[in-house]
Amino acid sequence: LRSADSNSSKFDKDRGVNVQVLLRCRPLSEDEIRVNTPVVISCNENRRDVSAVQVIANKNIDKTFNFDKVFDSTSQQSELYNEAISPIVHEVLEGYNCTVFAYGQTGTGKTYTMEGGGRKKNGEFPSDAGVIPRAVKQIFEILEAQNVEYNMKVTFFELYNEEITDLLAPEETSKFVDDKFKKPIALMEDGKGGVLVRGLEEEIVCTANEIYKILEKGSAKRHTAETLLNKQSNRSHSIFVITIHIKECTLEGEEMIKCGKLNLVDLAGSENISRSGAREVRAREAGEINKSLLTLGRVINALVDHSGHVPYRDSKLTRLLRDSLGGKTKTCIIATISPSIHCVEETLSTLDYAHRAKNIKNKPEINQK
Ligand code: ADP
Ligand code: ZZD
Repeated sequence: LRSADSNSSKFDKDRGVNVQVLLRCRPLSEDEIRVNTPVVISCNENRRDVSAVQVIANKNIDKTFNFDKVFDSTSQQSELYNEAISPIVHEVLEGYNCTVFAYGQTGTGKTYTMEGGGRKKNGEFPSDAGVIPRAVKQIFEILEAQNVEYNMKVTFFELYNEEITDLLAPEETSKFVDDKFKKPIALMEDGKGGVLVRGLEEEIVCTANEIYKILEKGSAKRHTAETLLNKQSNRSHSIFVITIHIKECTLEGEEMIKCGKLNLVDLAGSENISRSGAREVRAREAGEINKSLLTLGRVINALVDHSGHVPYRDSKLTRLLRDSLGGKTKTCIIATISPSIHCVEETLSTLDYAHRAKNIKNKPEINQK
């Protein structure tokens, strides 16, 4: 007979919730259609798998990968949101911390998925709005329908070459206008397993419209920063965080505060991590190594291989995402790919990376006081 104790500790080790990994394939662009670009990807949404065909030495090599959900090139923004993200928003409102991040080669639809296209025309909600505006809309709809007191704040920032730019800071304090007025931005452990960015503007918001104004401000600022600092946008990680405190009364009349946090992350293009030695040396010489993306890969490998030391502290991104990778946050990765034959090598590397990440386990906990 095994003692209950040894049993539960054995259990504890295995217990946990896997990181959810979704795959989305974008459609061919009009240009790609015009030049008859061959498609090498087939998605089966029901079987939840994706196959890529590669021709090597006149032979067709077929590789198939399974995911938690698969969205083919006909999938609409509303479908992806309703099927994959809406349940996550409900969990945030129950008091969980949740993270959604988009991973993939530049041009495969990370920003389209996370932000979407289109400004609001005549006040209407755009049908191609992405995860961020839809999550904002849903959070307010749910909270308004419940009879609860709540407050909400958002931060929006960018990580480029290990430097943080606050996309919500007023112009005069932003780094690229005047260094002297720069607020010191620093990462700090929050004592609960997470990391805070100190010195960021936090906007308290009361309506969905206020958030849309903030998003507008943030994306305008991002464009200015890119132009002024000659940034390559595919090298930056963009992070939008919504924190919600909800006050509820229990049946016994006791007051209870639930706190949920939603991190929405649009990662730098995955082609920015060099995999071959020669390419890495060249990239390093050009100062182009994306330390954060490289470290993210190493953290994922260490977690899934259980190979001891997990190098969270080696980059800002992995410090920020520490609780999302093996911690108490619920995490969903959206891997994005192109159907084109010209991308097949990068696509296979994205599929492989995303498939490995399915093995990461987290131990979600509700934040309640
Ligand atoms: P990334 O952020 O990965 O670099 P983008 O989001 O900028 O890629 O997408 C590249 C282009 O493809 C954009 O013009 C975008 O509108 C289009 N696109 C991406 N995904 C889709 C999709 N699922 N449906 C329609 N168009 C898409
Ligand atoms: N993808 C667009 C922004 C861009 O790259 O500029 S779409 C959504 C999330 C975060 C920031 C911006 C947006 C976006 C938007 C577009 C134009 C002006 C402001 C904000 C958006 C899209 C649909 C609904 C709300 C906001």
